[in-house]
Amino acid sequence: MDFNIEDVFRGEKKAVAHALNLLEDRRPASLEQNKALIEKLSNNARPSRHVIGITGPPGVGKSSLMTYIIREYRSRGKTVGVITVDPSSQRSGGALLGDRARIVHDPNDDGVFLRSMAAGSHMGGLAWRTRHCLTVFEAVYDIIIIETVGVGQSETEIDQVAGTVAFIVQPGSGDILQFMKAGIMEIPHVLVVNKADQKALAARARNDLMVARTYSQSALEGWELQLVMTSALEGWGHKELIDVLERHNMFLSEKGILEAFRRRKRIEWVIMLFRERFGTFGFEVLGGEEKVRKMIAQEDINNPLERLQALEKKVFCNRLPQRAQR
Ligand SMILES: Nc1nc2c(ncn2[C@@H]2O[C@H](COP(=O)(O)OP(=O)(O)OP(=O)(O)O)[C@@H](O)[C@H]2O)c(=O)[nH]1
Ligand SMILES: [Mg+2]
Repeated sequence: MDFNIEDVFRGEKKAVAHALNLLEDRRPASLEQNKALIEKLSNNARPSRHVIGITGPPGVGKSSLMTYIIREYRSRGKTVGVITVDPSSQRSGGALLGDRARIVHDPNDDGVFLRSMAAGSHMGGLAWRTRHCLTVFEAVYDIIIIETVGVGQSETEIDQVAGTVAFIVQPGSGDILQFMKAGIMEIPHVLVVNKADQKALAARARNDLMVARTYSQSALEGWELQLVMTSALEGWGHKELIDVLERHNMFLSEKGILEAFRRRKRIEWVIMLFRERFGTFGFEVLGGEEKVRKMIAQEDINNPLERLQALEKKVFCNRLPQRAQR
C-alpha cells in the first residue's frame, strides 16, 4: 500500500480515492491486499455512521435536494460521503430530462466526498462497488448517502444497505398514486414531497399520502412513516428532513436494530462474494444457500473477504471426494 491509511481516515480526497480504486480491483491476486485494507477500514468504522438511501423517480429533485442536505449536515458538523447511482439509459443520452441538476458542493472541503457510479455496467458490478465504497465511507464519514433512481422495490436493493430510506416524490405527477398502488409503503421510512413550492398540487399530494399512510403497514414496529415537504427551488424543508432522518437513526440505535442490521449486511456481502466466485454450483456443494447463510452467521464477520476464503476452502474440501469417486 503506497498511501497512508491515516490520510484516508482524515478524509484526504486523494487518499480516499486511492482506497476506493484499490478495493475495486477484483483480481484474485489482489485479494490479500484488499483483505488487509478492509480489516483496517472495518476496525475504524465510525460508530456514529448513518447510511441513508435517497431514492425516487427521475426528475423529482433528488440531486437538487442533496445540495441542501449536504450543506445542512456540514453546518451541523457532520462529514458526508455520497454515492450516486446513475441509470445507464440516462447516461447514454436517453434522458427524459434535459435539465438534470448536479449536486453542488465545495470541492475543497475534505468533509464531503462524491462518488458516482453507472448502473448496469456489468452484472453484479454495482452491488460490488457500492459495498466496497461503503466500507471506505463508513470509516471516514459520519453520514453516507446513496442516491438512486427508483420507483421503490429493490432495483438497487437500497434497503439492504441503507438503515434509513427516504423516498422522494413530486406533486401532481402520478408517481404518488403509483407509489401507493404498488404497495411499497413499507420500504421507506421517510416520504418527501419535493417541489412543494407548487402549493396547490403539493397540498393535494400531502392529503393523498396522509390517507395512504393510514393503510400502510410499517415494516418497523414503533416507527410511523414520516412525511416531509421540501422545496429545493426555494430552499426550505431540508432542515426538517434532516431532523427526521436523525430521529430515525436514533430510533434504530435505541432499538438495537442498527447492530443487527449491520450484521445482516455483512452476511449478505459474503453471500454476494461467494455467489460471484462460485455461482449456484458453490451453494450446491455446501448444501444450499440457506445453509451457507447459516454457516456465515455462526461466526464473527468482521472481514467478509476472510469469511469468503473460509467458505472457499470448504467448497474445495467437499468437492475433492466427489471428484475422486469418478
Ligand atoms: N419547482 C421546483 N423545481 C425543482 C425543485 N427541485 C428540483 N427542481 C427542478 O427539477 C429538475 C430535476 O431536478 P434534479 O435535482 O436533477 O432531479 P433528480 O431527481 O436528481 O433527477 P434524476 O437524477 O435525473 O433522477 C431540475 O430542473 C430542477 O431545477 C423544487 O423544489 N421545486
Ligand atoms: Mg439526480
